[in-house]
Amino acid sequence: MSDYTPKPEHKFTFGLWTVGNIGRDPFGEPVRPRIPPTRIVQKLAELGAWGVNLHDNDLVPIDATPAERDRIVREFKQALHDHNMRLVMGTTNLFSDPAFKDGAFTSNDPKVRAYALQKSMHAIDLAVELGAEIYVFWGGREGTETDAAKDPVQALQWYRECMNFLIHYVKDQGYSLKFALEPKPNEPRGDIFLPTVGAMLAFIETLDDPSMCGVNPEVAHEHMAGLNFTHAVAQAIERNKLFHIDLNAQKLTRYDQDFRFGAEDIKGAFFLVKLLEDNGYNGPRHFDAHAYRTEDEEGVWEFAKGCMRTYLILKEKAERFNQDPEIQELLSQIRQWDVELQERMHYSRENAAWLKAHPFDRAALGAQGYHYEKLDQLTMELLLGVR
Ligand code: GCO
Ligand code: MN
Ligand code: MN
Repeated sequence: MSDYTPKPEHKFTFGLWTVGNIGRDPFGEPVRPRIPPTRIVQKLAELGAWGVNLHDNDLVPIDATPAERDRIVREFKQALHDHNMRLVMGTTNLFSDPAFKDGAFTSNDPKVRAYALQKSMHAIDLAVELGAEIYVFWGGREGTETDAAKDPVQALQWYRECMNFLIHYVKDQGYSLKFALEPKPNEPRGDIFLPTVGAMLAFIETLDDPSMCGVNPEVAHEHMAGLNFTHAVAQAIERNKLFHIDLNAQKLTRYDQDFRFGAEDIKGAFFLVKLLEDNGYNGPRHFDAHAYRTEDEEGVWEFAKGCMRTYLILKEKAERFNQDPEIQELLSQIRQWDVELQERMHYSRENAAWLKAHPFDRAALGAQGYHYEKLDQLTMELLLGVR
């Protein structure tokens, strides 16, 4: 029996807002009391997590006085120190306050955009003071309900201007901070700009320093758009742009359900973990999810344990997949290598001429079977625990 005990080396993290979620939803009041951030740090350390993440206002209330801020930050630092924990990622809450109801960096009101920059700079200072090296931007309110309201071309330009401002701010301060931009298709806005990982990757290349910026993809967000999350993450990995990841589970295309990692779509979760592990992803594994609204605090910690345990079980399954003789034999038949042909697919005039003249047996190509039914069934049996 394998050991599925989470350890700091696994780099599991939780946001204060995830285990701290009080179960408010659009239809109902909170069902759990707020857990103080210092207690969250202590409990997560006990459970084997590596670190925590926060929005500025998860820790410091938006209307705190400077003295209150200093006391809260001091106590939080002490808790991190006492429990050998760290702040891995920081982010700005640019969505809760009514001032942001039309967005932050893309609000039609320049005062709101400027205030969003001010708030982000303070939040970046806070995150850096607490030791974070990754800074997430989730544009929750950057969107519209009606396209009568906003010029979407102009909105993207404002978005870029603000991101560039903060890139230069970070450099100017001498901070060593990377930005991870998180796409989401909708909710809380009717539509959110830069809705998918692909859109975000394209936007990043237009920023003043693309090398400082990567993506923070979230399982639920791509699934809301009906997309294959593993493919989205693969595209980010292939460009060295996976700076952070938000793990959770989602029934396809619904609202952002934020279920415990692996609670839905086990096969999807398996291929995601396999992708991360096979490609040596070395960043944090952040669970941006929360316990079912039915749970009390005990249920919250069961939820947190479940996220990490499922990840480790799937990681072990991925190792077994990679070592399973039958699966590997089948894969080596399926993924044939042909060195000469591969070479011919690099463009040169000679190769173009060679390919144009090459006699391919089209009927034979069409007639062959790829054995994916067998491969998928073997995968399922491995996941279901019978092999
Ligand atoms: C959501 C988002 C957020 C962000 C968080 C960090 O759908 O609410 O996933 O949880 O990840 O604000 O930026
Ligand atoms: Mn998220
Ligand atoms: Mn989300």
